[in-house]
Amino acid sequence: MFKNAIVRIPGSNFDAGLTTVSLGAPQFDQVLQQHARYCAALEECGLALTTLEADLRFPDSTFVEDTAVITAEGAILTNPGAASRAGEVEAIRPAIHAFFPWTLAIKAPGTLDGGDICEAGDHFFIGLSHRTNEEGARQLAAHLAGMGYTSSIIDVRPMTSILHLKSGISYIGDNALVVMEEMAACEQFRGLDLIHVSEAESYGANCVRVNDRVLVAAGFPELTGELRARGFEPLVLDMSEFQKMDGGLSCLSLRF
Ligand code: CIR
Repeated sequence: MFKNAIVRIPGSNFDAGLTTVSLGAPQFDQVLQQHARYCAALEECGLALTTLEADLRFPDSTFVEDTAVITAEGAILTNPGAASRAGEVEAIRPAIHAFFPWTLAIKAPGTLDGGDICEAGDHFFIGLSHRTNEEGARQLAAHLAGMGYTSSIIDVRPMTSILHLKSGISYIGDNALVVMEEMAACEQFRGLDLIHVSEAESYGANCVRVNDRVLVAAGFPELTGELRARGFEPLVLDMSEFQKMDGGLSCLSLRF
């Protein structure tokens, strides 16, 4: 069960952040509305929110997930792979230290974005991406091993349609992994109960189990229906403006 989440309000320069997609510019009033609805959804799931102010130094800083990996055993601060985002860790450090006085860290030359890390019970999948390098993955695996977790590496660099590992997969508990079609054949997912996401609904693969609910992006009826059919309770949220900046549901919070 999660009790807390850290979120950061998007800044008015949100549209100056990094993106690889061509879906147009985000509309700031809608960005704020969608973010407010997301925060309310986390509260509906029973979480107490720490809401950080917008930080105009870092246009991508609302995507707080990339700054830390938080497990039941402790927090690991990351070293984000995009130069424009590196300072986000110092900015969020006090908020994380309020809950975790002692933190581990990924250090240069290692780089790692939290979006590349998928917890699946006592095992973690670590994505190698254009943000997370081998050295970052190695350091994280060592920290996780020290906490009693196993991990394995999945190279997502050849997959041009996703930014991070978790853009393509989400572990939603009960041994179930939501997985985009392009990754469904991955050996490492053997033994998991795979919930396939069709290519047309690919963006929906980034969903988030929060206590009794699963947050799912709006517009993906196949996936939402499948989750319902399996007894999960989807909480559907409009994410259009975050999708324009390569962001998904998991990126907008640190949950613990
Ligand atoms: C970036 O490119 O870093 C941001 N525009 C999006 C980050 C999304 N984060 C995530 O998937 N964990």
